[in-house]
Amino acid sequence: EVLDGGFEDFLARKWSSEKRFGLEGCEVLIPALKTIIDKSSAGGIDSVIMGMPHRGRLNVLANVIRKDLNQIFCQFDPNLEAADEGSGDVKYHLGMYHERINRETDKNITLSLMANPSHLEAVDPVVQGKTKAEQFYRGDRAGKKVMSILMHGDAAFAGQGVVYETFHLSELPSYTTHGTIHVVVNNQIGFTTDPRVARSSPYPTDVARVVNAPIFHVNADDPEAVMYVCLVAAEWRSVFNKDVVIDLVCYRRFGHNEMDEPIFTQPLMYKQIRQQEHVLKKYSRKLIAEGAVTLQEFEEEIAKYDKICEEAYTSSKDEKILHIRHWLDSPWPEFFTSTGEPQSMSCPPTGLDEEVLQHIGRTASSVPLQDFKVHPGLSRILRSRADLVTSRQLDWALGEYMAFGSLLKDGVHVRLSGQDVERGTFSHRHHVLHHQEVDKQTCVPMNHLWPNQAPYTVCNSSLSEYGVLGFELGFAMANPNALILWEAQFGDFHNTAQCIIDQFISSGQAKWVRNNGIVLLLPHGMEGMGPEHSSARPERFLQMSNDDPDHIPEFVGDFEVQQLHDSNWIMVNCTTPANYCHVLRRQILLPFRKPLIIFTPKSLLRHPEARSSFDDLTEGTTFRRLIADDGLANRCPGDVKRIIFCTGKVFYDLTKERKLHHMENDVIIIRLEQISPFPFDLVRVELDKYPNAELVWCQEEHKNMGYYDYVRPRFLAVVANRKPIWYVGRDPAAAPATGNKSTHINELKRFMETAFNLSTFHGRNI
Ligand SMILES: Cc1ncc(C[n+]2csc(CCOP(=O)(O)OP(=O)(O)O)c2C)c(N)n1
Ligand SMILES: *[C@@H]1O[C@H](CO)[C@@H](O)[C@H](O)[C@H]1NC(C)=O
Ligand SMILES: *[C@@H]1O[C@H](CO)[C@@H](O)[C@H](O)[C@H]1NC(C)=O
Ligand SMILES: *[C@@H]1O[C@H](CO)[C@@H](O)[C@H](O)[C@H]1NC(C)=O
Ligand SMILES: *[C@@H]1O[C@H](CO)[C@@H](O)[C@H](O)[C@H]1NC(C)=O
Ligand SMILES: *[C@@H]1O[C@H](CO)[C@@H](O)[C@H](O)[C@H]1NC(C)=O
Ligand SMILES: [Mg+2]
Repeated sequence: EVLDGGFEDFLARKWSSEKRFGLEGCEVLIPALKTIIDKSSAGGIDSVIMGMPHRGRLNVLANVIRKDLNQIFCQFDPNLEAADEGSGDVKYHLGMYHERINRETDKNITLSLMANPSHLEAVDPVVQGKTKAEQFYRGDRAGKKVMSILMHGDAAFAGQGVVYETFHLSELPSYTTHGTIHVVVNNQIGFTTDPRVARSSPYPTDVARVVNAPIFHVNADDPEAVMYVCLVAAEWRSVFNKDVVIDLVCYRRFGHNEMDEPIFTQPLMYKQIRQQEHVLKKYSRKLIAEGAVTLQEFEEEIAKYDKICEEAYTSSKDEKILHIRHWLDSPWPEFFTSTGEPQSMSCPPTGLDEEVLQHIGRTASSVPLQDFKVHPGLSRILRSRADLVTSRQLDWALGEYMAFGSLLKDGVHVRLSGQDVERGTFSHRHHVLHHQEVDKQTCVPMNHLWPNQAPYTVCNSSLSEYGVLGFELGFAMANPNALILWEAQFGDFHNTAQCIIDQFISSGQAKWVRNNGIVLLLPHGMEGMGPEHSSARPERFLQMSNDDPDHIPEFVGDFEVQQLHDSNWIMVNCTTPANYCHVLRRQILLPFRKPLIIFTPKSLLRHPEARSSFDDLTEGTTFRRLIADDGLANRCPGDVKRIIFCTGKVFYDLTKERKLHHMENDVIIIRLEQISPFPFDLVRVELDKYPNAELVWCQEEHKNMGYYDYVRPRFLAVVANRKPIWYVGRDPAAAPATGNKSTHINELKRFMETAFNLSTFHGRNI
């Protein structure tokens, strides 16, 4: 193959056997992006956030974002050691952040390319969320300063549903980024698959018609037409602030990657492609014929670029270590030290001043606006909230209020997004009050707490999980000092967003060295509602936790904080509103950010025993990773026969049952509130207290679900395999819950009996 100079050619010459997903056949993408950026910069944009797939990514990094070439080249060196924590990622996935002068406009512009997984289009909502956040924190209400550009492949754009979800966010008030420019590299093939069998619409871009976005189909071999279209698109975006699509109709000169032979599957197409003259040659011939440039000038330009590449190549040989940290799409310079470490390894106390609690409590139970008519039913709810506050008590909704309100007071932005979160799926939250006589008149009491408080955003999302969770994840990337929460309507539904959870949330830091503090609220609990609406699948999250099941970490210093620091994420299931409040506050007070998964209650929202006193939240109190049993049995701990460890709502069933059997002296019930990372240190203390007791893990989920597989080896590690840990709970099953209410009740009854039958396991071996 005759190669004709330029970046891709250079890579091909130096690393002929490396995958790079070259841009050959759509080289025009580079000047196209530059044109869009120049025009947007002239229109006032000073920050562009981009998302793109594999095709041409290195080229975009080098020639649009202008990442140092030697930084790109040294990534091709397999022997280079990474200087940073984490397992890293392949070179065409890393992100990038770069501030530079725009030569056209002489203005500074920040360009960032988001890191992304292989999963095509998954990054789309993430880019949108990050863009929205930057707009929000800069007060750019109309998208005049910050914008996003999304690039797509033709097959992925048509095939991936998340594209559609992302388009449907584009005009929603709390999700709009005021216009995205989409650029599709339409090479008329996806790996080995023809458009004829890859989509049912005439154009790959037809999905954009759902929002009536203008779509420009343009011949990528006609650079002037492409530049013209890019100018129009950028102008459209800046005038109308709506999405616009550029369909670059092109071809893919080689295989899917450089190792791939396309002629096996597309013989006729590739015969044609081989006869295509390189666009650079075609266009330069035209320019030379027109007298716009001379042949000599053209050849000098080619040689000049080649020299730049050669020099960078030579200096890349001197790089001794690879700094993944140089590839951050969202640096948080004030949050970390200059080497990227947390500022400290401790967490300030999360307790709150009595006066703050009272003040938030009063606001939460009032209507801060004059002449604002709320529904009488809601007035009743607010009154009973006020009664709780007077008696210094908290229910779940108030616990949440205390967490959000106190963070807002400290200048931390709080954003809660998800389906119907404003009221709350279970009608317990009521963060937005609706005027009963004036349409669209609403009041958000949380925004009336203090004059200098940070803003509170609460927004009902579209009926999407994948798109919306991705969006909130992106939002959380912009600013470490913000609490960003996504709530699933029921925990079950998180699995339509599984890709965001697997590819970004659980592994993002390991791959891309970037913390993220997003919080997932997943309503969970076996309450007889059938196979769906029961389980948020805690076992899936636990299986992806990176703490070693067989090894108890030795830490000098603060065990809790060290362990959190080394974890990929945190999983809690709080049984009290106070603990829920503490864990949300801890999330922001920690000197680093980790995703937090909270299994949240449904019936417990109103459970009279699932209340806390203000005393559990005042100064000096903290999040309790484990709640010990301080009942009767502690008088003679040596006589305790059984310790039941559990987590979540089943605790209330267990205490009720124990009372029934009058077994307060024999059985201890301990709650794990933080399940992962496993509180080895606290569990050990408890086990040492009751040397003669047998150990039981009790859960309401089926045996192959829930927490059992996760906690079992960890308990055994604590007791050094000297004792078994017995299982009490539902039998293994295929579906997470039965659809038969009476079966549900019988199951519960049966395992409650087992939990308090002291002869069940007695004397049995493991
Ligand atoms: C969600 C997802 N499914 C499958 C793949 C595997 N895959 C990688 S590239 C590709 C073809 C992409 O075609 P297109 O979107 O047209 O981009 P092109 O490579 O042609 O630029 C496929 C199927 C993937 N990366 N992500
Ligand atoms: C661009 O930013 C740099 C520092 O980041 C600053 O020194 C320079 O003055 C800025 N230039 C313009 C034109 O704003
Ligand atoms: C959001 O959803 C809640 C239900 O949780 C509903 O009461 C409220 O009216 C919705 N708000 C808007 C602005 O649609
Ligand atoms: C915790 O998990 C249990 C199931 O073990 C579930 O019923 C409960 O709703 C979860 N959350 C809380 C806050 O208890
Ligand atoms: C539900 O289960 C009970 C016993 O657990 C059984 O008698 C009943 O027939 C079941 N109902 C249905 C509809 O399956
Ligand atoms: C307790 O367990 C033993 C052993 O499994 C069993 O024989 C006995 O019937 C159980 N007792 C009750 C009250 O269920
Ligand atoms: Mg394609």
